[in-house]
Amino acid sequence: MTDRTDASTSGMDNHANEARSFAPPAPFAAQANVDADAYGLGADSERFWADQARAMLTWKTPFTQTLDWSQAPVARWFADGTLNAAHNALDRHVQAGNGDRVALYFEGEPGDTRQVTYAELLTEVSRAANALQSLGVKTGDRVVIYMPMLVESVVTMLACARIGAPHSVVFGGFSADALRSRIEDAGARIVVTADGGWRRGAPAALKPAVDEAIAGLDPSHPGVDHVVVVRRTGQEIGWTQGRDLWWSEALEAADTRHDPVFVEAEHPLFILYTSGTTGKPKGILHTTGGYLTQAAWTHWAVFDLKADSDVYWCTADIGWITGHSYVVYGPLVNGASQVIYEGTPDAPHRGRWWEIVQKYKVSILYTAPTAIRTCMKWGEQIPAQFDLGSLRVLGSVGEPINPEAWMWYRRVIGGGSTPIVDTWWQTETGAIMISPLPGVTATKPGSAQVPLPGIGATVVDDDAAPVPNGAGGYLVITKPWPSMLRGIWGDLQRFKDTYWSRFPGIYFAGDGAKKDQDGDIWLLGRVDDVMNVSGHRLSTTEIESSLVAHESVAEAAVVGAADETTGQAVVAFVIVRAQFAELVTDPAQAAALQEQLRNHVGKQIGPIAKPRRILIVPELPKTRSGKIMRRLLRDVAENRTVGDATTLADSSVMNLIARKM
Ligand code: 6R9
Repeated sequence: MTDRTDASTSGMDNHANEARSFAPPAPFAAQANVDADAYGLGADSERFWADQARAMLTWKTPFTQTLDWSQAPVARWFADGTLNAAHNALDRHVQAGNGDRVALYFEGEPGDTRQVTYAELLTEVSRAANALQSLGVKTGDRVVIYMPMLVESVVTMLACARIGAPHSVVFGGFSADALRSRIEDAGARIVVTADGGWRRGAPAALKPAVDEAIAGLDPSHPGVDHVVVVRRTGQEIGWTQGRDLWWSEALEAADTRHDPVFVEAEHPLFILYTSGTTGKPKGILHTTGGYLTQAAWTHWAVFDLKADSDVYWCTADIGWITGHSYVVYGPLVNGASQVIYEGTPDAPHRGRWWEIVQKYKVSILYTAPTAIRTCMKWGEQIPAQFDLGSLRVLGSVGEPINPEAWMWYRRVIGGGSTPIVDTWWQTETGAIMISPLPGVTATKPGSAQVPLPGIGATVVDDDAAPVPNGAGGYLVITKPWPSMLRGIWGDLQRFKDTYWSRFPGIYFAGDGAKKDQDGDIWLLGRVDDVMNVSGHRLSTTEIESSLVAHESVAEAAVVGAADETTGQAVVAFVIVRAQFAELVTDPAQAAALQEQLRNHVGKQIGPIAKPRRILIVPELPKTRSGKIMRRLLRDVAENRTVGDATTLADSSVMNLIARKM
């Protein structure tokens, strides 16, 4: 960022003009778990987190030390305490008399269902832990999990945690290659998988990718001793005698009781790989005590969880950090009842999610902006067919949510009154960092707003000085936090270089952000998505928001394409709403709409932000976690051969887009 005054005068005007704000309904505020006092308590962050660690978790050995920052940037939280994550998620609820409470309402894509109580989950996790140990898994060994969204997936994660064997979940949509490199990097010798899972009405195989990954392992890897396979789809799969075994047989043979292995607070709980922009994926390492403290507290505070009455549903897959912190650890440590769903939102029909909300009376829903925009595209008549009256808190995560989608979420899904929490965090942060508190904050459409109590986050300029209200810069975290990553697996130097070298001593998140006149934080996308046009800084998010605010646009992605004169030029890719699709098949009509959209952006943000080109496309390239791959769009916009598209959810999308050029 070269000229930070620019940020407040050009590219960010659209957000700056966003003046709507919604105070929590009084009855909601009156019953909320957390009130405004929490911010005062959070000012002494170490004491605050020590209090939460004691309140939210059961310790085998109580800790006496809170934070040891002497080996910064590797933090140690609650280091002399011992605990077990699965014990906190299961045993203590059963011991407290809540064994009959439903932990998981599983909804399979084909419509099969299963309810699992805390007592039943404890039994199954105990069996699985015994089974893994009988296969040779010891405390400290890494276990790779490559599964769809099944009860067994949650069970496997907790079984690993129970024996102190860090898990590394690899998203089921990743290729054999991606799986192989993660097995290698983690040094895992056991893989838990399924024959496949159901996706859009058809079985999607998983086991063949495991076979291929193992066959391709580097000779320096000691080899995978066992593959445990859940039978889900019943499809034909290859079988390696002696190595492969069925989950059901392994568990049947195992004892239903298992003594958890109590570990030190800093014992590794899991490694989760993030798809880095270049080179080898980063294995983000999380440990036990601090991670669980922040996952549990944020889940309770941000979603206002009432464990004995809420039905919670987070739509994330366990392959992502959101699935770790807000499907497995946060909710189960808090004793919540939650829905897990195997399939896609449009199988067998586009109302499936809303049907699930109605069926289970879901009261807290946590999902991603891309899903909300997809539902907008399908039309509000679909959710209107279902009773969504049970919903009382809505959450958003994964990317900036444009005000248009936020308003739609509130009005169509939230009945016009439900608080929305836009939660900013990362795989690296482990848990939510910046978010409104639903009973406290007057929410603004499109802004994550405030660091949570006990969290130090701000926006700084190139010299690490906090920017004044109204200005933009880089998002940083200024104080260590309990669920922070403890490193990149096997690469301490890369950890230091990536996050701690840009601004020595403070954590650089890689996101651009601005503070509005009230000091609230607006996330503006990754720093590498910030464009610079003729010396004016423009945010991709800003222009996308503006485009999506136009009646004809369902989704938009904006990139900065290299330009000889202006440095970068704005190129927009848009998907039009269904009722405009017919219109744009006529070239003259399409040209007229493109011109209209350019002017619309010019009017909303300023002439500098007018896209030089607008391409009307049928789809956008997205990763499997729903993030738009702007890198590929830049290739198209700059007339280059399209680069590596292997992490796309649907690899055919780029052909569709290239044909539009
Ligand atoms: C939890 C998760 C992290 C990146 C992060 C940022 C973007 C996530 C956001 C958001 C704006 C939000 N991001 N939440 N941007 N507003 N509420 O998504 O982790 O997959 O590691 O991605 O996602 O750019 O840096 P992860």
